[in-house]
Amino acid sequence: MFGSRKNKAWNELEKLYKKYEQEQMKDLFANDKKRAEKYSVSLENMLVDYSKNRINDDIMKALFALADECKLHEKIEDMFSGKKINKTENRAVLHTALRNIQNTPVYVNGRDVMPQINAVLQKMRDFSEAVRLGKFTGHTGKKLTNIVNIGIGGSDLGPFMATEALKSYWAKDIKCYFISNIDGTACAEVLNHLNPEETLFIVASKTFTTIETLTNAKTCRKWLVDALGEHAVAKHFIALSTNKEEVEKFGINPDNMFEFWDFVGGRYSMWSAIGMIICIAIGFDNFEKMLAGANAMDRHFRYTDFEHNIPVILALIGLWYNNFYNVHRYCVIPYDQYLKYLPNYLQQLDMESNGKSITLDNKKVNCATGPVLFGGAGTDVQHSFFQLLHQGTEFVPADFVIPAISHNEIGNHHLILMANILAQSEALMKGKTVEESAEELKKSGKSDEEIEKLKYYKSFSGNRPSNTIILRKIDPYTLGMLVAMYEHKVYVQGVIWNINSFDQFGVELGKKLALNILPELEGRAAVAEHDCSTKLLINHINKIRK
Ligand code: G6Q
Repeated sequence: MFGSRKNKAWNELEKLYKKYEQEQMKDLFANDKKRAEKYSVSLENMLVDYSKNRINDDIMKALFALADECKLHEKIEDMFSGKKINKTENRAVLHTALRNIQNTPVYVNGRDVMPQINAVLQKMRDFSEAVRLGKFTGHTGKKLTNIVNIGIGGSDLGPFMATEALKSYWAKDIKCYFISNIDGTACAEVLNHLNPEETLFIVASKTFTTIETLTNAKTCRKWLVDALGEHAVAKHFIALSTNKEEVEKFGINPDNMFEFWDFVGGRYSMWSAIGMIICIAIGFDNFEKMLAGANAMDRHFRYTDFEHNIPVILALIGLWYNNFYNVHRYCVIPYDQYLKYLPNYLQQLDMESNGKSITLDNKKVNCATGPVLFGGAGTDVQHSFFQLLHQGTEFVPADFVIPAISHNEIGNHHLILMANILAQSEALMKGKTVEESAEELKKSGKSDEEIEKLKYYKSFSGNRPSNTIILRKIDPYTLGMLVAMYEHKVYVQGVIWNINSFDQFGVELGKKLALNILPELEGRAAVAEHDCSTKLLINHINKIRK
C-alpha cells in the first residue's frame, strides 16, 4: 500500500515534465530578458537567483499548487506552534523556539517553553563570558583557552560547521577542537597538543548514552585526572544534555550541565545549549546575532507567500528534479573557505531527515524521497568532481553559495573566487555546442583533422541547473539565515513527501548491532551467529590482533 503524494498537482507536473523536458534554459534566457529578475528572490542582504533552473511559469504554478494541495501552510504553522509533528517519537519540533527572539509564547503540552529556553540562554551567556574573561578558570587557576567539544552527529556537525564558519570572530586566545569519531586517533590527535590546565571539555550529548561520545569523554576524563587529579573534573568538564541522571552518573556536577529538551532534534540543535562552543568562541552577543539571523529566516518562511518564499521555492525546485526528472542527487558548493564544512553539515540535515521510505500514514512511499547530497568548497572542487557536473551523462542540480565580501580581502583573491562561481553556473547552463567547440578550435589554429578529433570532447550539453545564493559576508547573522533556510527547505520537502523528517531510526540499527559484536572482538563472548561474511571478517580481525 503506497501513501505519498500523487494528487492533482502531481499529475499536472508529470504532464509538464513531458511537455517541457527538452526545453533549453539558454533559449528561455534569450526569450525573456527579465527571467533573472522574475526568478530571483531576496531577504535582506541574501539574494537567491533560481533562474538557471529548468522551470517556467507553468511549472512554478503547478509546484506552488502542489504545496497548497499538501497543506503546506498548515504544516508550517503546526511546526512553529509546537504541534507534535514528529509523530513516531510523539514530539514537538521546536528549533524555531530556540531563536524566537520576539519571545512570544510557544506551548508544548499546554506549557510555554520560552521561560526555560531563556533561562538556559542566560546561563550560557554567563558561563561563556566567564570563560572568555578568565573568571571561570581551570583547577590550577589558569585561563581555559582550549575548548574541546566531544559529541557526534547532531551534537558535533552543527557546532563544528558554525564554529569554523565564524572563525574570524573567535576570541584571539581561544582555540576550538572537536572530537567525534570513536577512532582513538580522534582523541589522540587533539589531546597531544593540549595542556590539561588550560583545557575545557564540553560533553555534548542529547541522550548521554551515545557510545562514541561517552567513550571519548571517559578517555579525556582519564587524561585530565592523570594530570591534575580527580578534583579537577568539576572545573574542566561541562555537559550539554537532556539527561540529567546520566550526566550525574558520569560524574559531572549538574551545575555544570546546560539543558535542552526533547523538542530539539539532534541535527537541529546548534541553536540550543549544544551551541556552547560557538558561544565561547565568538561570544554570546555574536551567538545571539546568529539566532536573530535564523529568526529572520523563520519569519520569512512562516509569513511570506510561497511565490516569494526562499525555502519553499528551493524545496519545490529540488523536488521537481528529484521526482519528475528522477535525479536523486544534488550538490552544495560554498565558495568561501570558512563554509567548507557546510556540505558535511547539510548531508546530515538533509539525508538523515528525508532519507525515509514510510509515510506519516504508515505506508510505503510511492515516490523518491531525500536525494543524495554532496559538496565541497569552491574553487577546490572545480578541480575534482566538476568534470562530472559539466560532462557526466546525468546532470546534478547545484547550489552555489558565496558572500560578496570576504573576511580576507587579500589582493584580488575574492574577485577571482567570485568570477569562478559565476562562470561555473553560466557554463553549466549554457554549455557549448559541437559547432561552437569546432569554431573555437578553428580560431585557436587547429587543423581540420584535429578539430574533428576534439570537437565532441570539448563540447558541453549545458542545460544543467543551479541556484546561486549571494550573501553579504559570512557573519553570525547571515550564517543563521543560511542554515535556517536549509532547515526549512528540508521540512517543506518532507511535508510534500508526507514523511517524518524528524526521526532517525535508520541510524539506530547499526548502533545496536555494534553492541552485539563488541564482546566478540574483545574476546568476552564466542563469535555468535552472523551471516558468513560478518563471521569471516570477525575471525580474520581476531586472528590479526591476537
Ligand atoms: C541527529 C541524530 C544523531 C544524534 C547523534 C548523537 O539528529 O539524532 O545524529 O545527534 O547520534 O546523539 P546524542 O546527542 O544523543 O549523543
